Parts: sequence; structure tokens; C-alpha cells
Amino acid sequence: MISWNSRTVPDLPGGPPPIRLWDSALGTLAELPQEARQGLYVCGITPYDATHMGHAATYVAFDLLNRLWRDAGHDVDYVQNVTDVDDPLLERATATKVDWMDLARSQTDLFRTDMEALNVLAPDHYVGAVESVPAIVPVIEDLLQRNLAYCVPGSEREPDGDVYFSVERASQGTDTGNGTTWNPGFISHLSGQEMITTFAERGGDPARAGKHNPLDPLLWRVARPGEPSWDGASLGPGRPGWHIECSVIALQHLDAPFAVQGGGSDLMFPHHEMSAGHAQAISGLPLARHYAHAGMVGLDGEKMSKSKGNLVLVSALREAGTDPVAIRLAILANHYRSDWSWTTGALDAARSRLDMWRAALATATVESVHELLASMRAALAHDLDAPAALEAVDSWCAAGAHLTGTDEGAELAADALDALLGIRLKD
Ligand code: 5CA
Ligand code: ZN
Repeated sequence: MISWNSRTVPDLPGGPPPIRLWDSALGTLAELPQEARQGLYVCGITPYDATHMGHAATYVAFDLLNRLWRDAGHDVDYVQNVTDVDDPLLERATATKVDWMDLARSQTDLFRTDMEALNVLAPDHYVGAVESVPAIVPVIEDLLQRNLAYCVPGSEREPDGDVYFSVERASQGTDTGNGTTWNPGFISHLSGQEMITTFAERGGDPARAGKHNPLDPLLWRVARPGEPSWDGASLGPGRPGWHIECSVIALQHLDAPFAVQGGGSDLMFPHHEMSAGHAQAISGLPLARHYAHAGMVGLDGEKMSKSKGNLVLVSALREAGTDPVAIRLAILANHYRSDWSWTTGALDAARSRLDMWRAALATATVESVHELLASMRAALAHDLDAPAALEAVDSWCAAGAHLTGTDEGAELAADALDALLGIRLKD
């Protein structure tokens, strides 16, 4: 699948201190290993509706990490998927009487333009579930052969042959590589009962008859009338489950264990836990060294979600003439790990901030920007603290108000904001 276009990231003098990031599995800040190549996988969209502010915030959060790694001189291998076939997409296509492939294509196209407008660096590999089916099938066959997966017999309501992953067999003694053992709950730390409830809310089927454990996730759904299906070789025609999609795509493009697996906090359980379990069963290695999660963005105190219909769409704001730089700055005013609500007031505040920053370029001296750079890098290297980085820029603006800047200073300041925050003051 084609990715989107990234704007060139300016080179800056120097680099950040060691980067620390909150690891949800460990429940602590972790110092990221300083390896020349860094692998990053961020779970992509299910394209049945347009990009809302919650999606945008999650991708902007991991874009900060991508930019900081590059600033430190590392090469970043960035992989993102598109869940271009799944129940919610098919349900929306049926409800709105559009072809599911047209829906997926149009919403993925819109997402790409939103990401470009928000200056989010493109993944090196942007990979769809559909194009990955031929790679997923042999992996499920292998898990079946090794008794880590099993077929569930049919019933009056369900056909024969759906394949499930055995969490019990998979969890026997597998180390995740960062001091924790793989088992459901290793990232989310939910209790057994909480997991069963959450599993049902997030696409799982704990009550499906014939499963060995309520939390066993679906690997292969055999074809049903009216649903799209693909050749599954010995599995029979069907389509893959959700978690195996991300495990296989990640393992195809990154060496396990790669540095960071990311997404919104709604993906800790079951998605990231099950993807990690599948991947470990496939490769014998932990999927990632660290699991990082962005908080949930809401509107008026409620989680923003397609199913609730309370969406603030990036594309709608852009169509209404909102400067995407202001949208990005409004997002960055919140710490990526906090849950927060979108307000129009925040957008107004971001616009005023941008005006102030643009005006301050005239007062920028090279020396003052070097100090600013150090403060911004220190803030971002401490768990991507963008609000602190923004405050450093505000303070720099205030402190420099009486200074007469230079062209070099203005250039360096603009480059710093562009490279580290993805905020372009000049076009
Ligand atoms: N396709 C799957 C991941 S493999 C999926 O969750 N798709 S999604 O379209 O529902 O979400 C895309 C990304 O946005 C995920 O990383 C998800 O965690 C994140 N996300 C979804 N809703 C919100 C929200 N309200 N606030 C912040 N991030 C969100
Ligand atoms: Zn995913």
C-alpha cells in the first residue's frame, strides 16, 4: 500500500539526551536503547470513517518519538498497518450501502492527506491487512500444527473451522524480554474478570462455544455468506483475525524485538497483548522491547469514537479553513499520555501561540536558539513532554522580546520547531 509524503526534516546541531519513554507493561519510564536503527510499529486506522482528533493525537505522539530518534542520529524503521478488512468496516459498508473496498480506499486516502497536512512523517512501510493475507495463512497453519492454535467446531449459528489461539499454551513460560512474562494482562494489568468484559467490548467473543479459554482470540474466520474471503489453503477460504494481522506485518518488516510498539491506550488489551503473544509464538522472540500508549481524546468528557458518533474530524476542520499547523499545536499542548478533551478554545489558544511564535522569529539570535534547543530536547527526551517543550518556546519568546534577531537565528529557530515538533512556521 502506498504511504504518504513526508516533508524534509531539517538537520539541527547537536542532539538530545538519552530518551526515556513510559513503558505500559513495566509501568515505569524506560531508557530506550541507543541503537543505530530503531524499529517502530504503530497500529494504524480501520478505515471506515475519517481521521478524528483522537487518531491524529496518537499519530502525532509517535511522530514526536520518530523525530527525536532522527534528531539523535538514529535511522528509524517505521511500520504502520491499515486494518482494511474487519467487522466494523464491513458493518459500516453494509449500513451505508457502499462497497467495503471503496469505503476502505476512500477513508485511507483521506487519512493520508490528513497526515500530510499535520506534518506527520510517513511510515517506511504502510501495509494493509488484505495484501498481507498470503503471509498470514501459513503462519496460522504453523500455529495449528504446533498445537498453539485449534479449530472450533461449528454450531447452529457458526460454521465449522474458525481457528483460535490458545492463550494458555502460549503463555507457558514465555519471557517478553523486558522482565515480564507473556500472558494476557502483561501490558494492561487488568484482572481476569476485567479482561473478559473488555475483550467483549473490543471485538472479542468470550462466550463463543467450543473455545478452550474465553480470552482465546480469533486467528482465522472461515467464510460466511455475504462476507469477503480469501484463499486460506488448508484453513479453507476466510479472513484473518485482527491481532494476527499486526503480528505478521510487524515481523515481516521489523526484526523482533523491535524498540517500540505503539498505539492508543484502547489497544493495550487485548490487541497489543494478543499481537505480542502471537508474534512470540511465531518467532520465539518478544515482539517489542517497549509498549507505549497515547491517552484517549474525547469531546465534552466522552471518548471520541466512531461508534459514539462524537467525532471532531481533521478533514472537516481543514475544509473549514483551519490552519493544520494550529491543529497540530493544539494537540501538542496536551501530554501524549493524558486523556484530554478537544475544545474550540484550545484551537484559539494554539492560533494565538502560533502568532506569538511567528513574531518571535524576528528576535531570534543563534545563541538564544541554542539554549531553546537544549530545553526542548530535554523536555521531549523525558517521555515526549510536548507541553513542557511548548512552554520552553513561550519562555524563549518572552525572554527575547527586547532582542534584535538575525536571519541565522530565525532560520535555526524555525528549523528547531519544524524538526522536533513538526511545527512549520514558514512555508
Ligand atoms: N486498526 C486498529 C489498530 S490495528 C485500530 O484501532 N484502528 S482505529 O481506527 O480504531 O484507531 C487507530 C489508532 O487511533 C489506534 O492506535 C487507536 O488506539 C487510536 N485511537 C482511536 N481512538 C482514539 C481516541 N479517542 N483517542 C486517541 N487515540 C485513539
Ligand atoms: Zn494493530
